[in-house]
Amino acid sequence: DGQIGRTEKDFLSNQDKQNIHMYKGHSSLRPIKAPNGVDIVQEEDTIHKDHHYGPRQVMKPGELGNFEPRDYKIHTGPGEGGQPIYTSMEEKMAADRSLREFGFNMIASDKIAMDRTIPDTRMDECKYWHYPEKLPTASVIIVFHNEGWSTLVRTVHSVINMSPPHLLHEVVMVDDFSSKVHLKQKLDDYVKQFDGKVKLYRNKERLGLIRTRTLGADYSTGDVIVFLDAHCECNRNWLVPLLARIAYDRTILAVPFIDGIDWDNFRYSPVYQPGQLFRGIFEWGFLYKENSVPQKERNKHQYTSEPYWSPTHAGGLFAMDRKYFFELGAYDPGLLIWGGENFELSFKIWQCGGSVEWVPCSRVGHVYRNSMPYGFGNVQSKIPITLANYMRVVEVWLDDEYKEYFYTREPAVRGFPVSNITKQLEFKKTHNCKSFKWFIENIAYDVLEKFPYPPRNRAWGEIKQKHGTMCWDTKGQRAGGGGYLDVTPCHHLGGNQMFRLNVAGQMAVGERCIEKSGEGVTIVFCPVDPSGPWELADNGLLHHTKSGTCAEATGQGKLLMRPCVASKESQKWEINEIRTW
Ligand code: LR7
Ligand code: MN
Repeated sequence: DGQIGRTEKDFLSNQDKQNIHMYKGHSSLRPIKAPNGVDIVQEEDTIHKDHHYGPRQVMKPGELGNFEPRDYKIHTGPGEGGQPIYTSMEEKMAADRSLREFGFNMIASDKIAMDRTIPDTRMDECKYWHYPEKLPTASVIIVFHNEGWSTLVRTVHSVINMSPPHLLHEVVMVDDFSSKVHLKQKLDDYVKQFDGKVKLYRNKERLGLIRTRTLGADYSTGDVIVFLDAHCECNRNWLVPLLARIAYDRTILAVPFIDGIDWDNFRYSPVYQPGQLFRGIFEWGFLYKENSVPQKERNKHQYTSEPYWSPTHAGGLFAMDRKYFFELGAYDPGLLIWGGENFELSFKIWQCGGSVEWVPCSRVGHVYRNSMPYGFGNVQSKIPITLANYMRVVEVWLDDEYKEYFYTREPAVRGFPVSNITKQLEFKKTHNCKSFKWFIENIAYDVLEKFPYPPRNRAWGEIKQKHGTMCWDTKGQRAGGGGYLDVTPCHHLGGNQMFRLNVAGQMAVGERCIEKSGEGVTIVFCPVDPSGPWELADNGLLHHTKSGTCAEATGQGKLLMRPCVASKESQKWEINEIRTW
């Protein structure tokens, strides 16, 4: 319904791809998408520093500090060096089928070697870092549900190949109740070749990725747990910089830079331009965003390649002290299947004394799917599962004034009963965890720069004709596409017919805003300032004050901005709240 957190995948258009290379000169606040499909909410301020590495030497491949398998450079074949794969016309049908089944083009993936080489996307500086000799060992945990074969197996291979053997304690695979044949006996047999280094566990029911990860951590016996999605490729020396942070301070959650692997051609590309640093934030509906690292944080570091603080992270790929994970109560077991667990763990860590760091010298590629191929099993929920998860996180970790901002952004779930959070609140108390206000003001302060506190809603719900049965409808269009809103028969289900009008005159749908465009009405990226030109008068006229026009429904189902005429029935509207529970 356009409002489902990171299941809303707007993937790169060709224009967006060009924008990525343009964003230095880009001055508008229009979000740009990185190859990971995540909004970057601000252009990068480029900083050039002179780096003095001192007398240190570049380490040789294979040495700790620059680990890479010995024969890594001599591979040839399709996809080597992270090059894209060509899919022929004859293969197109099968490729499309695999796309629907797995979320990416398996015909392309199947052509690529399990141990293909990928480009070294690290900053040059990374080759000069020296890491401690003595480091904790890692259990790499890969949970999966109905994943494609070659992508899953390539993940395991890359972990084995790219990690120093003495630091890789084990690979723990946990099958979240998959039904695909290739994940049965064939996978059992595959795992055997690793002589116990790779362990395979299977759920007896669908638990979802969040609970399955906690189970994986339970099965693990290394000092550190490292979670990876089941479609990743680890880059040179990806593991050591993560472990080094945890060796330094066991309450650090260390996050690698996540490069992009294309879902169609499997091209491996660096997530940001060289020297650019981003970190994880969120808007008030808890859609995950990435923001240029604020100067205040940059100033703490001498080198661009140093790990830095981040309010949160995308969720899938990170390393953490195993015991610390359980001291924190692991993931909240009340979270269902998918979504919000990244915020739960990040808020818990920050507010209760730990920290989240992004580590530029650790690089792992992740295949961003073009769509989510799986459903959420038998879990019943009257509101979207991700929203139910966000609500738990909000009710546990946000202070009252901050909860209000979330419910302003997602008014339809206000009052929905969250499942029992007594234990979580108890934990917060006994561990003397700090307030969300402290977190926002001291750590996540850039959230406010990009997403100021939203004014209260004046009205929300469907925008319905006072004397008719038609409603405003976005038809699922995206911001910036230039398409117009129409009026369609009211379905009372919310979704594309769910709007919010705040007391400062901003009209929004989900995280996006509604604006007049020519004679019509369109979806735009919201300005930072959460105010706008809309006014709902008592007589039902919906004014666009800036242009002095009013919204009018035509007999042909169009929504037009016309001179205001108080006697016209086609200009009379009411905004009715919609709940699905
Ligand atoms: O029911 C399930 N059971 C599972 O075991 C659903 C999924 N899974 C597995 C799945 O096979 C995969 O290995 O869990 C892993 C993550 O699922 P994906 O790859 O379908 O999700 P995603 O990449 O869209 O999800 C991102 O958000 C999730 C929210 O819960 C998790 O945090 C994912 O780990 C996270 N992925 C990343 O952070 C990778 C990078 C970027 C993004 C976005
Ligand atoms: Mn994934």
